[in-house]
Amino acid sequence: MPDLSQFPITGRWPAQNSDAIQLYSYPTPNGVKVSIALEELGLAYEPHLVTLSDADVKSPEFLSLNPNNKIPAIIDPNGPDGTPVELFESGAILIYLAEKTGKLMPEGAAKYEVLKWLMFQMGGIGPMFGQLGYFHKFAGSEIEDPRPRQRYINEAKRLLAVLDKQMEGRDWIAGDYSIADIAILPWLRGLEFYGVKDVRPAVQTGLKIPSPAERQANIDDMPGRGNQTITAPANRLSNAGPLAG
Ligand SMILES: N[C@@H](CCC(=O)N[C@@H](CS)C(=O)NCC(=O)O)C(=O)O
Repeated sequence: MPDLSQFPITGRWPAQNSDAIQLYSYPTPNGVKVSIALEELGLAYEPHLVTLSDADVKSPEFLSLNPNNKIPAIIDPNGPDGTPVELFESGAILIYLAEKTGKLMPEGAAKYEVLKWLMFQMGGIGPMFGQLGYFHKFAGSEIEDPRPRQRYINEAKRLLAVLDKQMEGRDWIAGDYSIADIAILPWLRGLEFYGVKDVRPAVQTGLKIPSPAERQANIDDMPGRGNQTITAPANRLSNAGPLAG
């Protein structure tokens, strides 16, 4: 059994099974990317709930793992060189897990298609939707200047249009089901929270069909298996609410 006591974070969030990947996370879009990938890959992992409060993410123990004070982060006790590996940034974690298992990311030229769309999420959808959420939902009424909110609405709409175009005639964003889909999905599902108030009725209804039991059966048949890989096509969500313009 690897000894994880060298990692200060284990003092605050102790490892029960030090042979399993230690996941420090919270169920936000960035957080669930990693838990979805771990579930899809069937890797043994131990989740630790790290809230977004300063008491957690800015604690010395958490900062020792991620100096950028953000979830998600992991420790893999069984890293590539036989020693533990620490990782933060959800995109880096997804690439690491895909390379560790040889799954959810192809080899050769197709790998770079996946990486392109993964980076599109990491550099575009994530930060822009995050800012939209801040200006539209959290700080909206306190900031009188309409320009920041409008800027992020425009940018979110533009990004969704890019996604729509890429998804034309495809089931997955880049070739087969991959870490790029896993990275994008939680942000599309989170659109309502991140500013889309008036989702089109057909979308509201469609997101609930099939019923959970039937949906689970469908998902089990999907490439890559999975229990949380529900698709939310961008081309339906992009016409919704304040993003519709
Ligand atoms: N680029 C980072 C972003 C992570 C991120 O923004 N995490 C947020 C929650 S979704 C967080 O931990 N916020 C706490 C804080 O900023 O204090 C990633 O993809 O891992």
